[in-house]
Amino acid sequence: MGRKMTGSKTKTPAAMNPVISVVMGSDSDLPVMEEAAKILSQFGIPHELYLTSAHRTPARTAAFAKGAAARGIRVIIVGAGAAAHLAGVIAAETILPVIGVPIDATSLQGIDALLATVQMPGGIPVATMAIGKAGAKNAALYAVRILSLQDNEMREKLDAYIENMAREVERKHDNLTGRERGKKHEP
Ligand code: RP5
Repeated sequence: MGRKMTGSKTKTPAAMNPVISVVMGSDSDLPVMEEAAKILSQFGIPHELYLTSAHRTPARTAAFAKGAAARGIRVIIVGAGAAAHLAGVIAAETILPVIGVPIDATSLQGIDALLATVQMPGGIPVATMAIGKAGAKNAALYAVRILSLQDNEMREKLDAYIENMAREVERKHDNLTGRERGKKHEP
């Protein structure tokens, strides 16, 4: 595992005053949730990793959620697997935007976590991403979009990221078609 977790709040190098919290229900979620942290680092956003469980540590989870806004956190990203109630429970205790990432942790391959995260009752929203690493990556990019509404520098970084992604598709297209053209000329 690339990033050290202590079982309590673990600050990343860029996290002196974290504005995004990347929460997970278990350290077994870290390989997925690191995808979110990578994007946040790429955008230079101070963030923290936080381990707490809706079921195993309910009081800790509530205390975290209640205190997050006062610590300067602006968006909370939450990854959990199985009967994944963590994002919803946190959303119930804060008015900060909560983005849920369902994790494939059981024989149901993340469908359990997806349904538990997305099927929130009216009144308590959780923005639910795709299952797994793509979801974790998109959770971070969604948080970047939220921050960029009031931060021009962040908006410019986001525009550059999107442009770069488009250029990458074009580069891959050129590689692909170049290879095909190469094949046609083979004897
Ligand atoms: C969930 O249960 C966690 O988010 C994790 O995805 C899953 C399994 O946790 P461990 O048994 O690996 O700690 O609460």
